[in-house]
Amino acid sequence: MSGVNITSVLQETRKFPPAKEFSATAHVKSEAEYDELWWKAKDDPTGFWGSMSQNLDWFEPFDTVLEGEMPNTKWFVGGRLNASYNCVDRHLKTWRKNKAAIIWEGEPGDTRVLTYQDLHRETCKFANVLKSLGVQSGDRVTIYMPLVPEIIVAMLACARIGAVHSIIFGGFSADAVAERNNDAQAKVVITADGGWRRGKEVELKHAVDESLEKSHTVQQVVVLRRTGTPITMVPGRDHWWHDLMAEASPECEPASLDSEHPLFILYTSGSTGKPKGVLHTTAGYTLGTMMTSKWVFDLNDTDTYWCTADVGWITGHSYVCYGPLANGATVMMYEGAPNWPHDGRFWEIIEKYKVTIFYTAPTAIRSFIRWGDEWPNKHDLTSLRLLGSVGEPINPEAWMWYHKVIGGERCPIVDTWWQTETGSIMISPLPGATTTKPGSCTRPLPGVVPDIVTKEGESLPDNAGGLLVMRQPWPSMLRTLYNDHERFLKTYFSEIPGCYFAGDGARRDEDGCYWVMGRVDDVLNVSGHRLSTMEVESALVSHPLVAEAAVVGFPHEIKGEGICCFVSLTTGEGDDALKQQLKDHVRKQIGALASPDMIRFSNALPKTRSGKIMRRLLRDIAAGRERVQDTTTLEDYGVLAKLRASEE
Ligand code: 7RM
Repeated sequence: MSGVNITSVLQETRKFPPAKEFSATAHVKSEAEYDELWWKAKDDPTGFWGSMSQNLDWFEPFDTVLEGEMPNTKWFVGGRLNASYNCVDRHLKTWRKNKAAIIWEGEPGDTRVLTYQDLHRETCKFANVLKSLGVQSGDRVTIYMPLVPEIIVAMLACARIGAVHSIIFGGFSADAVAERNNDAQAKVVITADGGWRRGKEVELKHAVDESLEKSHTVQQVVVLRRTGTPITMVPGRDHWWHDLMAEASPECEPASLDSEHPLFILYTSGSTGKPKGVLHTTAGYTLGTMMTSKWVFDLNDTDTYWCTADVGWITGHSYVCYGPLANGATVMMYEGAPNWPHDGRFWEIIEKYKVTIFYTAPTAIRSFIRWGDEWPNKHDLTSLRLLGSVGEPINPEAWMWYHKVIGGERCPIVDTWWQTETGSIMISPLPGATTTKPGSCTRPLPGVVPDIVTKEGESLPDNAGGLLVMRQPWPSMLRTLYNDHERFLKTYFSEIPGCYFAGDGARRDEDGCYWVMGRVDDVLNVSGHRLSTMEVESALVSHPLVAEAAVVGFPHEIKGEGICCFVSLTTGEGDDALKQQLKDHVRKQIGALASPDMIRFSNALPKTRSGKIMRRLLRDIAAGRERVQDTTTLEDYGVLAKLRASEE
């Protein structure tokens, strides 16, 4: 099939060059500096990454920068190092010893600060705890915890002894925990009695108990006391975190690990039911997250950096934990919901801690817009100097709101495109160098060589929509899918020969900027034109009454596929007149081709726990199918009934 070209209809021409004052002190100060770095990496990747690798502390130097070709690559072959050493120990030899590594606030308002020295002591102690439980290098350890500092301690302790952590987001069910424990053959689970979310307790230990009825490899459970809720402790199996820590020595030599030693597995949902265990390794991942944190977030020692992602997602792994800590940054962490106890909680936190860098997701930004400007306007947000976005394409309307209302028209926005599989940010502005455009993740980072191609792998010209691929390997790419190398090869490398295929559709404009149009599985085919659902959604949310929109195709006798739009409104119920108005609005914004056939109002849309809209499910509903596909990652079951009731 060569008809993969996707017609792009999004017309966005606004440009925002970096401010002189920002560029003056940035790590990368100009477009020319960026170009130089990028071309250096492109022309001599091993020379480039070899020199970048000197930003890590090595126990043994490597012999070869890169061995093999995609998909089977090894980086920094023969080198030995430790990720926890690189995130913590090395800062103790500097003035950063007593610098805050983590500033944490719980949802109920309790607070804690851990300096690098504190983090070192806790990590060493917990590494000894793991050893005392029989955990050895290479063993898998499941972490199922709330967003508390101990989740970072647990990760770094695993890394310290060479154990492979597998974090399961605290919102997942007991069944999801069991399935992942079984796949990873986890030996130990680290959890808490519970965590706080929107004023309610998330009962983690109960879920672990239930999961262990279905997974039999787990021998020991460590339980952090967080909420104090009554739980059952199974003698011989379950241990309190504080009891074990009280006995543990604060000294633990970091294991000297091979560059390619597995660092962690992170399960991510695939198109079939079974989750994929994305595996990352020590040197390449640590280097990738470290360098991209520095380039993209322009981290400095005076920054208070806040990435709002849960550590259970890749964004939390890379940009709450490994990347910023490897840079010796101060990381803000907040346990709870953005709208608890009020819709201004995030802005309150920014003001209170004078946060300078704020990194969040478009789905959150659209919620903030819906909650109203009065919330951010109540707080002094002038400490902010840089904003980031991740997780989905950000629609230009949301971008402009973020720029104006949160950034005070002062802060650059870095729209960062990357994936669980890529480990670190791949395409993004560098805030001191890149001219940004609302809705575009702009240019590839140094060492990243993307292209837009047809199904046959032929490069497409500027502005033609096609498949987003990577033509060269990069250090932080996944090495395999745990226990399923075949699936790894098939999913990412069989589609386009010689390339990594990301699964996204995109176009590159005449300035070399990339515009990601979403997953190719979500593309519409209307009268032979392939259209991006995201672009129709973007047009819909530019209407003042639309809070959020999800667009899918449905079988249509004449057009092949018709356009069905699920729309949630900022206020009111929605009627036929508004339906017509929205159809006209889209037609006016992007043309008759993209004119919706069906508008369905619903006050909620089906989303995964990380906020991505589940279009697969909406396709079933739009087509009137009774039975829908896999719903295990759906956040709120109630929305299904509501969506069915929304019929035209
Ligand atoms: C970091 C993360 C990956 C998928 C990816 C895209 C989408 C993420 C952006 C984006 C447009 C962005 N990892 N995506 N960031 N699309 N612009 N800045 O989200 O593995 O959970 O998801 O998310 O479709 O393939 S992920």
